[in-house]
Amino acid sequence: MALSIYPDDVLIVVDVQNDFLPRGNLAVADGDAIIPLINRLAKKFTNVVLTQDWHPADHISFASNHPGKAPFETIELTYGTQVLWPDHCVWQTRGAELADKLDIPHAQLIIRKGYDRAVDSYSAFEEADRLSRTGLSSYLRERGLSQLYVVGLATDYCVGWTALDGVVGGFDVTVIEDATRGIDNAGSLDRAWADMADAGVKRIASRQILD
Ligand code: VGL
Ligand code: ZN
Repeated sequence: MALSIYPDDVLIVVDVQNDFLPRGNLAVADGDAIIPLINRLAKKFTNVVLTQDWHPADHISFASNHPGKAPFETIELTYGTQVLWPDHCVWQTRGAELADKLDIPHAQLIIRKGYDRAVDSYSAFEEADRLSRTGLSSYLRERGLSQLYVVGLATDYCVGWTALDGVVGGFDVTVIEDATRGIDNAGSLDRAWADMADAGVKRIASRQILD
């Protein structure tokens, strides 16, 4: 029996942007493979929200802004440990644009995040300092949307953190596993799934919705 999608359900499509696709600056393996699936899933939802990683060129998460540091090393910042990334999703560049093949004309909101040079933001709800809010939870509440389905890139960073913060915010959260792909550095993918399971994030396959 297919899982039904209701009018108060919302699909959150995380960071399906050129830089996270093959040949992008922070390519996620097979990141493009999920796009046709996300397009099909989106047709089942009345409500779709997109997120967009959106950094200034001098962003604190870029290894290039820390002399002597290489991508995937970490540094300690006031808000905690920060993984350093290759420059990616620099605002107004081609890499930051949503993937051309994403076909969701009825998407209602694009939440940009990571625009403060001093704070990274994996979660669509709040930045890594755990202080600055994006406004997404107020938006969802005002629209009466309580059941969140999360897909996109990357499973172990922006998808995972968004799902976890969704639960903290009192939402019912499901990740559609085969409509995500992970970066998986230093065990981050297994850790993300374990954290999500502990928090009560549900994990399903797309066929449960599409069959
Ligand atoms: C992401 C690393 C840095 C993501 C964004 O979308 O998962 N990962 N910025
Ligand atoms: Zn980023």
